[in-house]
Amino acid sequence: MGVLPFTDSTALRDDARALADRLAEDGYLHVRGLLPEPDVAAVRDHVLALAREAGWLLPPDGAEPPLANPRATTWWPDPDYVALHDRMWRNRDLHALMHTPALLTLLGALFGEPVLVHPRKVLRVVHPRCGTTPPETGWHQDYPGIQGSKRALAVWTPLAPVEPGTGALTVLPGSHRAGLLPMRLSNDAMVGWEADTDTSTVHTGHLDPGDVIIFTVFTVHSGSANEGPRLRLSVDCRYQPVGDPVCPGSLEFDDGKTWDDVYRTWPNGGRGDPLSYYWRRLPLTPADYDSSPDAARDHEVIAAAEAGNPDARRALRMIAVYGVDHAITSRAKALLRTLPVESRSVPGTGRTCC
Ligand SMILES: O=C(O)CCC(=O)C(=O)O
Repeated sequence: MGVLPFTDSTALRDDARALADRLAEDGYLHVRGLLPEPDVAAVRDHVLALAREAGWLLPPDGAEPPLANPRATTWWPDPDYVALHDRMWRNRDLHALMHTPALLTLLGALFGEPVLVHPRKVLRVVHPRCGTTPPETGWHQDYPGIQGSKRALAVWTPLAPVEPGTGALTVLPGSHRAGLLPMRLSNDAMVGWEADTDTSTVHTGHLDPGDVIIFTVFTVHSGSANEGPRLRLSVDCRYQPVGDPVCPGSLEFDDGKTWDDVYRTWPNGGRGDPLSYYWRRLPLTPADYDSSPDAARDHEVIAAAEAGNPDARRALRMIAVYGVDHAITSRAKALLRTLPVESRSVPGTGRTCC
């Protein structure tokens, strides 16, 4: 695998035409220092304060950012992880960060149209990798999970410095030009599926707080393993031209949570806040989410598992935990008890996990 540094587009920051050309060519842009460091620090401090309260960090010893407590490693769907992550995520500063004027100006120039910021920002708090942690995202495109606008862009930004060995984002340059790619079963991907494509040349590198990676919804990308001693902290968010179709799942929750619950924790309960319910004041074009590819993949997992294919294990586990179709979920649970266990190597550690 050829690992090359990100192509730095910082110097093109004010040249919309050059940025658009680079994005069309590479499928991503790396712009340094676009988000104000103090704003990033406010979010990081909030996340780390809650992490400390939960015992996820070692006692302070001067290390900055602080070291993770290896005995506290946890992840979805552990209810304690889910509850703490939710408290971290609700933070108003986190949401405001992804509305930074300089970022919206750049995206508006790329779209040539007013920008819709998807309200469902994503906070990633990843403990250092160990034998029990799940794999990283694996190679994927965002479009199948988001749908709606084909022109949407993702912005990924670290809350603390990050390297390829500590969880930096990794992209496949130019991969967006192939359009929507087929998927293959993979125990090395968090959801059990990966884009079926050539991964021989990847771009990644050191990223500092304030730096952003902007990429299209067809650009193949992956989180990389956090083999460092700290929590890997990042935020990502999707943006699109306001006139393009958008699926409700990019705007509203599907897990019982409400935006009122979120705003209750904001100053003045979010009343009069330009960041609360801002999308409901926009003339949006709703799009239906097509769930038939998800259902087809679930059936493919079951068929692969019934045929004894160990590559189906991770995807089977995801159906068992998160599946919505009771019959498929029960079948997945039964198959998990019989499928041969495939061990997965943990890169760089010489250890294996299942
Ligand atoms: O941060 C990561 O590990 C993966 C990010 C990602 O997949 C995304 O932003 O779409």
